[in-house]
Order: sequence, then structure tokens, then C-alpha cells
Amino acid sequence: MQAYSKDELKRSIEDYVKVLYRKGVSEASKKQIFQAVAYSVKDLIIEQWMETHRVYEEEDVKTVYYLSMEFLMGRALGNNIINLKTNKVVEETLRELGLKLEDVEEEEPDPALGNGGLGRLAACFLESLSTLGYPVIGCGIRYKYGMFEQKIENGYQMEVPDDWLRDGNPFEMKQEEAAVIVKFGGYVRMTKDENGREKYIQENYSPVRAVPYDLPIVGYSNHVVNSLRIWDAEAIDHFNLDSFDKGDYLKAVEQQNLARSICEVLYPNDNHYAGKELRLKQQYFFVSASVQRAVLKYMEKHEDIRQLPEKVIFQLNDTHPSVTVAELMRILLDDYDLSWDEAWEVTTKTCAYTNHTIMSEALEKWPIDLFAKLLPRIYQIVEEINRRFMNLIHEKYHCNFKKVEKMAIIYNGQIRMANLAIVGSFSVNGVAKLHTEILKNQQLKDFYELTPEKFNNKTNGITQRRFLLHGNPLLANWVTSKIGSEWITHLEHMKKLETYALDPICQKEFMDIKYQNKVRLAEYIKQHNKIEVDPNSIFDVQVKRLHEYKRQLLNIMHVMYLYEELKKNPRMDIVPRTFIFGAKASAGYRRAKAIIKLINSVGEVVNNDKTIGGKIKVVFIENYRVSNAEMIFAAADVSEQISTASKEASGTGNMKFMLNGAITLGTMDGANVEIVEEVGLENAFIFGLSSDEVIKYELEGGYNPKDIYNQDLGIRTIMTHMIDGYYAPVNLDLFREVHNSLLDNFGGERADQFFILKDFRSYVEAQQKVEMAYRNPEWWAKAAILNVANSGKFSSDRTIEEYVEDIWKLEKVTVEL
Ligand code: 26Q
Repeated sequence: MQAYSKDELKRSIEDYVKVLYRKGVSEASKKQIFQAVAYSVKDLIIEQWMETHRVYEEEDVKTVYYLSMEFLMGRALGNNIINLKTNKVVEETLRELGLKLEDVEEEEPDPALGNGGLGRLAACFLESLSTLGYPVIGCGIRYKYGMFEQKIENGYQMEVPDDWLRDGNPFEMKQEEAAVIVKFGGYVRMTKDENGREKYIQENYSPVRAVPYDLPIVGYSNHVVNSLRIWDAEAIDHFNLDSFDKGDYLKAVEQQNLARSICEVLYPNDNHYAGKELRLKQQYFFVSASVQRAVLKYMEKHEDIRQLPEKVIFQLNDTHPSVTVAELMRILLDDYDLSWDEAWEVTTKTCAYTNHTIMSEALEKWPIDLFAKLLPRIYQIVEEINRRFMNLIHEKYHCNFKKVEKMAIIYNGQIRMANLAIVGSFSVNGVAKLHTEILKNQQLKDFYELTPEKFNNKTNGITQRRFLLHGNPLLANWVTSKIGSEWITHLEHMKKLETYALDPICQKEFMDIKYQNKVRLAEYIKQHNKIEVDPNSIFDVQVKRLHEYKRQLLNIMHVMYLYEELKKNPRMDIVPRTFIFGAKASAGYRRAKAIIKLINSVGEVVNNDKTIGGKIKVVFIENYRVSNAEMIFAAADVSEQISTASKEASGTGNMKFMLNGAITLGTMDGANVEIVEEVGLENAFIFGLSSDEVIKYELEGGYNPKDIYNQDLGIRTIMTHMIDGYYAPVNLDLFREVHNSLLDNFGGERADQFFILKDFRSYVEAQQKVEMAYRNPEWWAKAAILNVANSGKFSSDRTIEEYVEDIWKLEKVTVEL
């Protein structure tokens, strides 16, 4: 079937409710209706999925395997029906059944198999690849528990497990026949084959069965459906063994525990490395399964494994899947008997690596003993890669020890995964212009000098299908009414909106839509936070993971500062503001959690102070995630992108805000630089140190925040209020660590390492400009529309076309039904 009529869909929903739950539609719960609708939609998808695969087989396409520990997909139903262009039929059918599509969508658990930017980027890329008609398989892990659900209790973050599979996932398909075995531990024995060639055999290992579940990735209106393949771990079925003595029994239980633990939970660290053994197990588990499958699939149709790079690309999403380099070498050497040089040639033509961070605490390093014990054969191969690479460096740089120190893959008892990824790949890319320049000139300078041809930039992007068409239907329809619907697949067409930016009627229409979206968010806030916010106030929004470098602390300190000004002068004439925060802190990140508590404590005081007449409000949105993000972007006036310059590789939230007509208040960091390039400096509020200035201070060992502290009464006052009980009457020590981190060097960490005090006055000034600008509605509407109009560059469709052109070299397919 190609599409449903309303009657057919109705019948299908009724059938599914009956078959699954033994109920009629009127008796079914909303959750059950969701399941029935989802299964009905899946039936449509299946046809296109099969046909896409048939075309791929027939045309023997080159495929990119996008290897990522994270895919932050968000809900599927709404986007699937939009991309199938069947949303109108579904909406009307449900209405006739007395249901609202929106409410049914709300019943879907939000699949959160990712932390933040990196995971969401992977999801946008898959959607764009399908929409553009390129073959991809996303390869990841089917975590039983995804990103934790955040509850705020008494201002503190609490973590609740995210049991997203509890009711089953209607869109997934288990692929038993594609299962493979992944081997952990044991030892490696060397023998010789009949030709006297050395053979390496891993023995006495613990096997785990990797079983894939495929999820459909539906392209927009083109019948292309790619797959996200997430691997689950199962124990080998020991009960089928003939000999079941005591030894086997213990082994069976051990292996069951190993299998159970691997896919149990997503590590909730964002931009922070933690060297946990289980994390390495996860990495090797999904990499080995994915690479084995890719090679098997290739060999079904081809004779010569040495031609693999003609049909297969492994794109490594950060260093998390870096073991790909060694795993592919292992398969080529041990299973296909290639020589080292042949195997290395294939590997380095097949692997490509994307770097997402310059934060040194995010660099992955594994202790040799842990690594070698878990992956004995892989370790041997990494050692040999390193040995040969070090020979090359010694030769080229005449034993320059500095070079060895910086470039070695194995150094100081550790394996450096970034170095492994760089040496094993033919492409190394950063995720925004500035970021790539910093990689080339600072962080990866030595590698850039050795192999400049590997380095390239791919500025990130986002999919407009989810973040405008689905998330902001009012604005999407308005845009279409002005310039037609080409923007849905060609975002550069947004440029045509520019001519409307100066038209007073269009300005009014645009601001009306923004207002309605703010009402929608205000209702959500009323319901979830029990706080009344005024949709006429400026919605000033910072939503992203909580991290010191992202400087939520700077934002809340500005709120504390404004509050102080208002207390001094309650009649002060300011435009009412609603400061909206949303952020999860990694469960073990103490200081980040203290900042969440500080935001909530400030909110508690400010929101309940009658003397300031509700002029400022602070809202902390609990459990920020993809599903509520869509609504938040739609309602934002100001987009806070205030990271310490040089620290945010790109950012993608900044692009989502821009697309929805919010104006950026930010530093010259990451993709902010390119946003300003597109929209013009006059249509953004830029402040703070430049990345060059930050890097210069860092090379000099930092700056002295006490000089600022001593001279600036405003700063001193708000900082004192962090520790004098003003916001924490019960416990004066709550925010002492945060306070002290801004003033004192501590344990190798520089005072105010993220330059909050240094940038504070500049930020306050920029905020005053925001306020002035908002008082001029024509200016604001014009600037906001110009932001939408100039967002074209930031479609992930553009990003993907660049990956295809420069790195992947894929052919487009067309799928006809
Ligand atoms: C590493 C080791 C052990 C456990 C966890 C991790 C880990 C997990 C996630 C390390 C880093 C991450 C995530 C990084 C991330 O999201 N980076 C962001 O990537 C975005 C997409 O390119 C950029 O826009 C952001 O600037 C960047 O911060």
C-alpha cells in the first residue's frame, strides 16, 4: 500500500487495537491508540523500506556506515507521517475518532539514546541522508535505558531511569538472521598455517551474541527508507550444549551477566571522558558487530575484499568508535589473510573521523592493561599500528622527541583514541569553521603538518523537517504561504523571506505567530512549573546540557545582577523578561548540579518577590529533551549561545533557534561565527573575548579574576549573595564551591577557567542592547525574520551534501513505488 484513505486508516487502527488489546477504539487507552496508529504507519513504511533495499541491491550501492555510540532520535511518529506526507489523513482520521494527533504523539516515549549535540547530529544526518536519497546504515547500541529522566526536587536534579522500551517499540524490527558473535577477553595464540604464515587465534574468550534491531529512517516525500541498526547483546544459548557440567554452568551465568550488562545503559556524560571498562565493552561490542556485518554483506556480492573502499565507508562519530580501525584490520588480517600493507591500505581508505570537541577532559584514553585484557588481539594490532607509525615519525622528524610525545598512539601507559582515529582515517573533519581552524593550528597541529590533505571542515546542520515543519507548524505554514514550500527540501530558499522582513503587515503576522508559540510554552510552564509567565515578556532561553564551559552560570549571574538593580530601584523601567533554562547535568558532575540548584534557588526568590512586580521570572524546565525542545525553540525571542570562545566546537541549538526566528545573544564561538556571517552582525548580539584572546590567556596561564572582583561592586555583591544565605538560607555552603571556583586556583584548575568574570560586563552590556532593541518592535520583527531568512546554510541537507562530495562519494538513488 502506498497511502491510506481515511477509511483504510480507520480500519487499520481498529484492527490493531483489536488484535493487540482485545478492545474497540472507544475503550482503548491513549497509549494503546498510539501503538495502533504507529503499527498502521509502519505498514506504509515497510513497502518503501523493502523497495529501497531492493534498489540498493540492484544498483550495488556504496553505503556509509555511520558509527555512533549515540542517536538522539526523538519521537518518530510525528516525523514519519510528515515525511510520508500522510499527516493530514492521520490528523483527520483521528479527529473523526474523537482524538487529537498531538495527544497521540505525546504518548510515544521520546527515544533518548544520546546525551546532546553529538547524538542529535547523528539523528539529523540520518534524516537528511534519507531525504537526499543516499544509502546509509546508522550503527549504534540498543540501550535498555537511555538518557535519564530528570526530576527537579526542591531545586535539585534527581535522575530517574528511562525505561523507554517498557511498552515495546512499534517501529523496530529484530533481525535474528543478521546476528554475529563478538569476542571478549581470553588470550591470543600464535600458530603457523600450511604456508608457514603466522596466524593469531583468540582462545578461551567470552562470546556475546550481537543481535540487531532496525528502525526505519523515512526520507521526505521520496520513498527512501534507510535503517538505524541498533545492536542488542544476548548470551550464547548454553542450554543447547551437550555437556552441561558444573564448569559450563558457571561460565554460562557469567556470560549471561556480561551480555546483560553491555547494553544496559547510556553513559550520561557529555563532553567528559570517564575510563570505565563497561564503556569500552560497549564500544567494541557495537563496532565489532557493525564491521563484521558490513564485511559479510560486502562479500555476498563481491570477490575481492581489497576493493572494500569502493562500496563501504565507516564514518566515526568522534573517537567513541575508534576501535573500528583495529577491528577492520583484524578481520582483514585474520579472516581474509591480507598482508599488513594490504590491510592497512583498505582500512585507511575506508575509515573517516569526525572530531566534536577540543575540551581536553573529553579526550579518550584507555589504560593499556584494561584494554589489552579485554581486547587482546585488538591490542596487538594497535601496538603494531603504533610501532609502524612511530618508525615513520622517527624517520621524518629525526627522532624529535616532542613529536613522538604528542603523536604517539600509545603513550604513558595509555592508548589515545583520537590519535588512533586520525592515523587510521583518510579524512579528519571538524564541525564548524572556527573549530576546524583550532584543530589545525592548535590541538592537532602536528597531525595537520604531517597530513594536511586529511583535514577538512563540515559545519554542522539541523533538519528543518523536525525543527520547523514539525516543531513550529504556525511559522512553517506562514513561510510556505509567503515563499512556497521548496524550503522543506532546499532551505536556501528561505532567503526569499528577506523581502518580507521590512513589510509591517508581515512583521505583525510573524510576531503574532511568535506570540502564539509563547502562549503554548507559557501553558506548558504553568502546567509543569506552576509559574505564571507573561507571553508579552521577552523569552530569553538557554537550553543545552549543563557544562561549565557553556556558562549557564554567567546567565544566572546576570539575572542576579538585574534583580539587585530592581531591588535598589523597584520602579526601574525594564522590559519584562522570562529567563528560561533547561539542562541536564551528568549524574556525577557535582559543580554542574550545584549550578542547577543555584538557578532554581534564584528563581524561587525572584519569582516570589512581590516588590519587583513580576518584571523578571526564572523558569527551569524539567527534563529538557528533543520533544519539548521543539516547542521551546518555537517560542524563543533570545537564543543564549554564551560559551567561552574556543570551547563549543559548533553548537546546533543555535541553528534551531535561528530557524525559528530567535535572535542570537552569543560569543564568537563555534558556528555562532557562521550564523553572524550569514545574518549580519547587526542582527545578533555579540559580546565577550574572542577565541584568540582566550587561547592567549590560556597559554599565559590564565588571568586574575580577583582584579575584576576587587574593582567591581556589582560583581562582588552578587557573588557575596552566593554564600551569605540570600538564595540559600538553610545552607550557606551550597554554592561555596561555585563561588570559590571563580576566584581561587584549586588543585591544578585555574580560577575562573571559563572567563565568566572577564566577560561579565560585556555580557551585561549586550543584554542591555537586547532590551533596547526589543523596545523597537519593528526592528525586532525585522531582525527575527532576517534570522529565519538567512538560516539556509544550517540545514543538515547542506552538511550531508558536503560529506558526500568531499568524503563519502556516494551516488543518489531514486525509489519509485
Ligand atoms: C566519552 C567517554 C566516556 C563516556 C562518555 C563520553 C562522551 C559522550 C558524549 C564524550 C562526549 C560526548 C558528546 C560530545 C558532544 O555532544 N559534542 C558536541 O557535538 C556537537 C555536534 O558536533 C557540537 O555541536 C557541540 O559543540 C559539541 O559539544
